[in-house]
Order: sequence, then C-alpha cells, then structure tokens
Amino acid sequence: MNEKEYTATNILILHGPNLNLLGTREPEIYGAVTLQDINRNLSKLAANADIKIDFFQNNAEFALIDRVQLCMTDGTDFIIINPAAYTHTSVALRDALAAVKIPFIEVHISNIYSRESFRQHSYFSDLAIGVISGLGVKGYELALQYALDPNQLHN
Ligand code: CA2
Repeated sequence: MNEKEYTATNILILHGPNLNLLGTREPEIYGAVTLQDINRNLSKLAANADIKIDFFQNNAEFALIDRVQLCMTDGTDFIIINPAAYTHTSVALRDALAAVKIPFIEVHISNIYSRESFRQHSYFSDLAIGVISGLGVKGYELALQYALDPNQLHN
C-alpha cells in the first residue's frame, strides 16, 4: 500500500434503488433521515471544503451504469456509492465501476453482515477502497471525510 497525498475535488454520491424512500418507510432499519437530508448535509461539508459534489439516485440499473460511465468525461475523481439491492445482484454495475477506474467507497446504512444471508455478499467490496456498513447515515459523512483527507491511503 502506497501513501499518497491526494484529495478528491469532484465527488459523486450514487444512491441505488429505493433509497429515495429513506425516512418514509422501515425507520427501524434505515432511520428517519431522508435522502434529501443526507444530500444536504454532504453538500454543506463539500462547500466547506471547497470541492464539487454531485448526487444521483435511481431505481434503474442502466441509469446508474450510465451515470458511472459519465464519470469518464465529467471530471469525477471519487465516488461514494450505496448500491442498495444491486449490491447483491449487479455484475453490470460492478463492471462499470471497474471500467472507469475511479476510487470508490461502498456505504451501507445497515450492517449487511447481520442481516439475511443474501445480503452478506457484495459484488463491489473487493473493488472498493473500503466499505462502511452499519453506521447508519453517518457512514456517508465518514466516507466523504476520508475522500477529503490528504493523508488517505490508496492501493
Ligand atoms: O443498508 C443499506 O444501505 C442497504 O444498501 C440498503 C438496501 C438493501 O437492499 C441493502 O441490502 C442494504 C435497501 C435500500 C432500500 O431503502 C429503503 C429505505 C426506506 C424504506 C424502504 C427501503
């Protein structure tokens, strides 16, 4: 592992299917915070750090793949992604992230390892710089903090 001085300046936050329902259903698993609240908080942190941040949520696999492919030309240099249910199913979204070669952190609100066995495998974790799972919506903030830390470690 090499230590590099590198700070992300153009970050994409990708939210997978059904995360638009956050705060409106199943608060016992996912909490009461809405997706809008999460994005607003991340926007503030990005503004304080003077970096660009973009947000994209979609329920369709192809739309998420197209957004990842757009990163090849839009200057995105870091991705924070909660692939939601596609975590456990989508070789296609995995292939898109592998193809663009942009470092990413995988975030899950719940601890996928303490849930049903079908949630305990991720198609993304081995490609990710790191995975945050089970820390609630705080996980997004921690991932952003990491992306903005000049002493962060990359493989
Ligand atoms: O814990 C996570 O963040 C998950 O990625 C959330 C996914 C689930 O399929 C993964 O196994 C773990 C589900 C996102 C759906 O979010 C909802 C939020 C509110 C109400 C219903 C669904």
